[in-house]
Amino acid sequence: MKSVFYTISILLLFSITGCSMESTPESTPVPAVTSLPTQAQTIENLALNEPLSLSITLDDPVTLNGISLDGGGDVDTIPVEIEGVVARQSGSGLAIKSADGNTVPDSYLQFNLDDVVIFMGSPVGRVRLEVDYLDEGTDSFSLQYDAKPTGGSDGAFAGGGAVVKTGSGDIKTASFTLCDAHFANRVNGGDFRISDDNNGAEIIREVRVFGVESNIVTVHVDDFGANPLDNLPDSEANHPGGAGFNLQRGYSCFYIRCQ
Ligand SMILES: [Ca+2]
Ligand SMILES: [Ca+2]
Ligand SMILES: [Ca+2]
Repeated sequence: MKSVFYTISILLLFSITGCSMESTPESTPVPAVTSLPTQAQTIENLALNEPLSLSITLDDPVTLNGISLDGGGDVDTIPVEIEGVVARQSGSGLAIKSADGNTVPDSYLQFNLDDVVIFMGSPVGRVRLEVDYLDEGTDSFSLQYDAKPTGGSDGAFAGGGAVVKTGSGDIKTASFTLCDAHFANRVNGGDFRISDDNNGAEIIREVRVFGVESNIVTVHVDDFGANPLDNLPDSEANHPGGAGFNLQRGYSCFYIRCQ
């Protein structure tokens, strides 16, 4: 069974690294609703040692645990209350009234990790980034982060994946697994940001960042832009020993660059 697991893991990584940056979530069309979302996962998680655990709860005021929320420019947000739960809402291209009086249209929630805790890929460059969001509407949001520079790119504003919402009205958790996190404040002074893709605001309740010591072992396909509402193969990605891995390029392109 282990060999099957590793084989599928390798196939998965080839699929991931085969994606091109041109297939950005911003250009993803919104297809007609033809099927219900699934909860399929590709690979079970292995036991991991997680040396880093940071979070920010977007209460009013926010609760900080090594992650801060930026404001100003295009990253202003407003607190909202959904059934008694406070969260923060993005602008979806409209200028939110800001503390500094700027009138720049807002489209992002931008976050900064404490440099003392994690900076320039140290102590860990592999992280799992979890986002608790309100699954309202069927528009999308995407992650951009400060990735480790490579020969062809400085890594700033790297695409970390996208989520297409399903309109359930529930608070859901999106999980982004990054294996080349640099986090040197190069996302306009922050380390990562959530773009609402200018196609509908996002309401975010909490963000968590965990260090991951071992290789990437869990992938939630729909967390990376696989549209759970279309009829194209994406959530058919299977558990090891299952029918195999099936990604719809363009709808489920990951931007993980594991070595
Ligand atoms: Ca603004
Ligand atoms: Ca930082
Ligand atoms: Ca959106």
